[in-house]
Amino acid sequence: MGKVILFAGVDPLSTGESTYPWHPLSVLTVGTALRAAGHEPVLIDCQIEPGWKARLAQEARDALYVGVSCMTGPSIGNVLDAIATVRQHAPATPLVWGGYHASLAYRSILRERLVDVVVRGPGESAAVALADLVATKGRMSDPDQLGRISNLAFRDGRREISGSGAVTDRVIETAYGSLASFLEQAPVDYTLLPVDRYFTGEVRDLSYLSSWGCPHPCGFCSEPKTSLRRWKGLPAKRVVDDVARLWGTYQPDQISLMDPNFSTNIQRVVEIVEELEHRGLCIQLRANMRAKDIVQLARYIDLARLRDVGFSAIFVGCESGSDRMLKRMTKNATVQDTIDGIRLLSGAGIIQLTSWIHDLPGETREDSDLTLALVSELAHLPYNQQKHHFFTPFPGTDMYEALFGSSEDDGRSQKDWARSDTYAGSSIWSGRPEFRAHVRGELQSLKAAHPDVLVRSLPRLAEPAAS
Ligand code: B12
Repeated sequence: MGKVILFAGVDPLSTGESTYPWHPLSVLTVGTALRAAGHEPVLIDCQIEPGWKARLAQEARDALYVGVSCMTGPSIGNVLDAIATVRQHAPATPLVWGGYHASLAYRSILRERLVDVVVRGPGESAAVALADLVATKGRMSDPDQLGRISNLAFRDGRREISGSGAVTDRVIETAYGSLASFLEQAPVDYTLLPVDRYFTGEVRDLSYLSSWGCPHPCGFCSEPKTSLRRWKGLPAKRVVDDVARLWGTYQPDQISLMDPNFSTNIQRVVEIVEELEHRGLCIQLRANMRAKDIVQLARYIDLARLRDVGFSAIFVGCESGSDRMLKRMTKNATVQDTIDGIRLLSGAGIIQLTSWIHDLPGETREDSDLTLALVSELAHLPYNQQKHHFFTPFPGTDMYEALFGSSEDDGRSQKDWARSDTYAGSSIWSGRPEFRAHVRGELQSLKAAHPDVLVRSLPRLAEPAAS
């Protein structure tokens, strides 16, 4: 048994992506499992701790290991700083990298020799097994011992010739358990974090997760490769127990459900609404749903009931107004689904936080015009809000592989991936500058006509050249 440091690197405040910090469910979930197993997790989140480097340097010295977490994008820079801090001040302490980015870019991370071990996908069991290993054996370097733990990738000390002919470190992957032991797990232990420090004068927002994974194959999304298109959800009663407890304990203004796709099981959504009604609760909830699911849900219940139990805003990934593009990105949905779903939410008085991707590979001006016409039309609906992104390829996704081939051996560095932002541009994919300039111009006009609809500043034009 011993201390494990978990560093949360995602910092949407520093990038301007958010005006308030978000609770890092990644390290909270892993920390919950470590504490339940008798270890002592210490969470350090750079969003709320300006002096995090000094604390990390201090705490890392007597830790079993330091675990770092981030997603692809600017927060990789924080994780690289955290790794450098540990290497400098606690060189004997093993380093473990988990989370979305590491799960997909683990080969390049290991070949850069940044950490000892990468945890791929759901990390609770692996985090505990690694802590047990160091606590009992005193190290994290024996390939035989590591090989018995699921969801890992590590170097075994041998070299091999890669697909491109270069000699590289051999990377071993252990069995992949894609489903978290989500249903058996105790509720997330929020006392691991100073929850109130995430609340601002603007909003007291609390993050919560009610399901894991997503069955859909969307080509731009990281989820199919991490969840392997499987899905598990907590039962409705447990979800209502959890949110009711969090609502009472922390008194947030809203609880944001961070599920990859909250509406995967429509029946569960109905049961959650019924359970909230049964208990006479109205809890301000935000969740994401697919437009097609919303249409289906409306066949079972009047969406006014969804609103009345507190669902005030639903995030909908609409992506494009062109069926050709939706098909190309294997979205498994049509533009008509989007229109129907958004109208139903609007009619029920629920905010529709819609998300759009522009300058997709293969997108023509005609496709783009369809999207721009659709967003202009939807902007007239009550409670419509929009977030606009420029397409950015993320590691391991089908669309990345269609553009660059397999990401396994592409030589990208973590510094490259740190410049992968759907708002600020990507050093890997700069897209078509003229195409983006046109879209941006149209969105500027839309923003002028509907200032409250575009909830975030427009995506910047990507200036970096493709590497
Ligand atoms: C919440 C969220 C955010 C929040 C983050 C808040 C925070 N403090 O973490 C905000 C809004 C800031 C955000 C921003 C972005 N996000 Co985001 N986000 C999500 C969301 C909705 C939920 C993530 C979550 O909390 N999941 C629940 C936790 C429990 O899961 P988890 O993090 O995977 O953790 C598990 C394992 O990974 C592992 N693990 C994680 N960390 C560690 C560490 C160790 C040591 C170990 C052992 C294990 C481990 O164990 C955990 C438990 O099983 C997902 C949506 C989705 N899934 O569809 C997208 C998602 C993660 N985001 C995504 C993207 C693309 C982004 C942006 C890059 C978008 C952009 N603008 O360009 C930015 C990057 C921000 C930055 N500064 O770098 C992609 C991920 C792509 C990728 N390859 O990383 C996702 C999957 C959306 C998608 N469908 O594509 N995001």
